[in-house]
Amino acid sequence: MQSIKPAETTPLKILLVSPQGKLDEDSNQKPLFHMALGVLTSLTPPQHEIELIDEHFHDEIDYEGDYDFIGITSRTIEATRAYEIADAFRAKGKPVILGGLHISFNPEEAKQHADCIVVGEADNLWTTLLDDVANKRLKPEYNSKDFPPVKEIAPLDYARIAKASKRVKVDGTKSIPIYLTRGCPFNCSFCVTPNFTGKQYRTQKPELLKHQIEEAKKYFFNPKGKTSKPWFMLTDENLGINKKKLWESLDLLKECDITFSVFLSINFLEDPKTVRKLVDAGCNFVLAGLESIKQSTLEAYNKGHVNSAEKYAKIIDDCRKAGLNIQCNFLFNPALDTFEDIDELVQFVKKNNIFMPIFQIITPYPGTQMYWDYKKEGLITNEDWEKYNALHLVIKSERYEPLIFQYKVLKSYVDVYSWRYIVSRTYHNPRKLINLVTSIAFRTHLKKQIATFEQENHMSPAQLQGIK
Ligand code: B12
Ligand code: SF4
Repeated sequence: MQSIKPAETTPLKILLVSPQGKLDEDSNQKPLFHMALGVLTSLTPPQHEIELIDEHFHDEIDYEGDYDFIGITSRTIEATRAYEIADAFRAKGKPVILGGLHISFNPEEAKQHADCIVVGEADNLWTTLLDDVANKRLKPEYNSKDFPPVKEIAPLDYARIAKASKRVKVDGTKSIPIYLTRGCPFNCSFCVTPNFTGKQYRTQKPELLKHQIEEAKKYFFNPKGKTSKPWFMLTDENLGINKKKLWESLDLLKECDITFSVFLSINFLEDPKTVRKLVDAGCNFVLAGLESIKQSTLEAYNKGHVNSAEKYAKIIDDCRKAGLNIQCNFLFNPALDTFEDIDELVQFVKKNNIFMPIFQIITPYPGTQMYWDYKKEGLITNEDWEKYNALHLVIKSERYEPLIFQYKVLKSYVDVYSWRYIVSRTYHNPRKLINLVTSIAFRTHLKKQIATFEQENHMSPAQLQGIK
């Protein structure tokens, strides 16, 4: 863990920005702050002043601010906007530092918009970088490979984050981010994790958990709001990897009187004791990547050893009976999924009353094995990063026209949020209010998406033939 150095360098005024891609729609699942910026804020020596701007909450950027430097994080969907902000600050002579997943895998592209780029995890290089800024010797690039590896993840300093952030206290309808682990040892071909944080599965000291939750409640939770308990989003990539640690963490969370959501592989939920512990600790839902109901497709994604499609229905039903909702993520790939397969999946989602289903068109994000394979074979048709929101087809397809495929997925997505299935889902699942409220939010959002799609693409009846 990086220890915070005492005040020894000139105090800096730092702006840290979380940009919002133009096609990154507002969602009620967004956490109160971006984890990367929360981590950097927590690791910053106390003499420096930090301001956090989050465009997902429509915070305004002050391009005239007297900042010593501007740090911008970026995932692929936000890269274009990150560059736009960077260019605007640089035009005013302000130094910009770019970091995050997209930057780490596209360093040459990013360098054109920055005075300095950070490649990889910044935990163990951040204070060196700050010293270098203060001493006017900032380098054009800092790479985590040149620093000690991050072996343990540092706790978040919620007091410091609250001071830097523009967010006010919220009730349990908005999520406060927290994490206990980083990484996941699996190797799914569409996921960035194996090539970024995944190789080493890092944890936090369990005794730090309760203190962070108390602090987070103190600075971010308003108990007089609509809910009596705060909602924490555990942003761990896959919390279930170490069952002993998972159970230990769940026992601690149980004492904290909170609700929380978490990302877990579905196979970990085969174990009734894990499910019981999740429910008892206050888990309101688990997000699991089911990806496909065809085992051959899971094999093609190198996820066949993690997920067993034939077990999905039983696991979901057992969890439901135990009082746990599972939010399921599904991927659609024109090379692997025909329209008939998509229809079959829609039936599966309806029949099993899946909680808050998420449909995504397969997207080869830079940093994934899939990106490198597709790139080598010349299969990527679009590198407009704005379109990497998982609702656009950015790869070549022998089988379907890109627009037709996108439309089919969108139509199917809207279909699983039709009123009939919202009612059925709400009736059958535990925590009825969350089922109803989230379903209505998804429905409204998707209806808007499809209306825009139809308007922008003027689809002819011939093109629409065969799309239900
Ligand atoms: C939690 C999570 C979410 C949450 C919260 C997201 C949020 N805004 O915080 C939710 C559920 C909302 C979400 C949504 C989405 N997500 Co998500 N998510 C994650 C997950 C599991 C963990 C992210 C996290 O908290 N990491 C911990 C922080 C500390 O790590 P970090 O961001 O990498 O930061 C470190 C370094 O990168 C660096 N750094 C980062 N920024 C900066 C900036 C500066 C200046 C510096 C110096 C350093 C630096 O320092 C940090 C500390 O070491 C990751 C998996 C992963 N491997 O990252 C996927 C992941 C980031 N998500 C992904 C995707 C695709 C999405 C969606 C587009 C999905 C969709 N279609 O809706 C949306 C996009 C929403 C958005 N704008 O973020 C992809 C991104 C791929 C890519 N190349 O961009 C990932 C990698 C998963 C995957 N499929 O591989 N996500
Ligand atoms: S199990 Fe999840 S987090 Fe782990 S590599 Fe696969 S998709 Fe990524």
